Amino acid sequence: MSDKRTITKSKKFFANARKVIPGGVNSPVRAFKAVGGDPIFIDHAAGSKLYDVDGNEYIDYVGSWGPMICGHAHPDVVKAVSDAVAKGSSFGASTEMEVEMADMIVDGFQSIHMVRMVNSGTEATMSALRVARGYSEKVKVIKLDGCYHGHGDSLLVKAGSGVETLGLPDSPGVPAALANLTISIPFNDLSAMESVLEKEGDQVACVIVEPVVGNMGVLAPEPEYLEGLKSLCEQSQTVLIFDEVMTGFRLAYGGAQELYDVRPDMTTLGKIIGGGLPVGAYGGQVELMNQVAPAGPVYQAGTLSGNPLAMAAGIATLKLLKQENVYENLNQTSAKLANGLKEIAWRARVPVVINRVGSMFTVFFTDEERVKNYLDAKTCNTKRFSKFFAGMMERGIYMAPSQFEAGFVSMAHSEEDIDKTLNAAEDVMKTIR
Ligand code: KE4
Repeated sequence: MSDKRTITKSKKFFANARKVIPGGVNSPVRAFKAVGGDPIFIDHAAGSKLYDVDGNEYIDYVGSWGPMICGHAHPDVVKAVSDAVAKGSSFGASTEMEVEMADMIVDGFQSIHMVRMVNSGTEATMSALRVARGYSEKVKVIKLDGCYHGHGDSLLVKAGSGVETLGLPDSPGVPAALANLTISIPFNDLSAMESVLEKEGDQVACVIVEPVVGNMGVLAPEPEYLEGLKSLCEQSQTVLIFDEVMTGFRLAYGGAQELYDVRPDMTTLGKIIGGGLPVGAYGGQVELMNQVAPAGPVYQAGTLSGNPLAMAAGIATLKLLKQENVYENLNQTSAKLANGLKEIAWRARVPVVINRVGSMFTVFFTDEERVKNYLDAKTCNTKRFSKFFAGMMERGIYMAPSQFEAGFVSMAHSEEDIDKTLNAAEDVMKTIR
């Protein structure tokens, strides 16, 4: 049975936070609105574990929403950041580490010949859109229903992640005149893409897609879908942008584009390349990237872009990911978890679809056979998900606090962690059928 965990201090901190921070959090999904109850406040983390301010330990499957692929407080990352900060935290001038990071990204991604560092995934996607619009002199953009690319105005249209979690159709504050330049169509539907590009391709600057979606929960591209997007974009001279903020260096060292062997014109990155510090990046072919100031006319800038601490953490993280068998081991551990959860749900007669790609996974509580697009994901029983989430939390397992988010396995998750997670799930599934 689960020990009832007290979260007295978290509740107190949350009550205080709500007085001075909107919703008490600095990012909506952290407020647990989708699953109910008060969020926990974290005191520290190590490896696969989180420790809240009340001293409760959790096996962590959020991993800061992706960055912590090597586990929390990895000694190599801690040392790299400590050494860097002792030499100063920011200069507003270039450092050798920015070039080292750029070299590592160019080395890891065949389609990236030049890359610009920014400070978040949102900045990366915003900037990539601007480059595509500046380069093509076309104004419309196409995204896919339920994909989330950060909170840039042009992309807060039928978005996933926190927007979906809160059930917000889009967002007030985005001028209709701008939102109308964004076309959102179903993911995994090539004919929808073909007909829109046939009709409007001459006005469409770019298509931006999560090649493996993490922000509706995890959804894999249907066979040939990504290849199809690429050829449709080539035919209509539309820039294809893979938003790999979540999947970059996650699904393979070269991201989803390596896994599926489909190379976009531009790629956005974030999360893992900062090793847990604020970071983003966008890159691609030289012809496109040379549009960016000061090489070209498309303006983009940032006080802390390429910050030495984020570069140090990111470089240390990527070096760890270059080691032998990292992705094989991640896949093995994740497969054991996903297959175990599937069996347990089946035995408990709880209808679920479990989507897993590499070390990203989601347990969809739905009667559907498959979850391959936004409409499928929307069939989920979010009340049952909330019970699952709460039951797992009580047993020391911290899952993503929303049905429409991805879970993440790290290099630090042990066999013992997986066994403990599956034992907890065995208990919980019986209580929610
Ligand atoms: P950030 O601005 O949050 O660094 O990145 C935005 C972003 C862009 N593209 C993709 C594919 C992303 O997944 C994200 C951010 N992911 C969410 C989690 N689904 C961040 C968590 C949060 O918003 O607190």
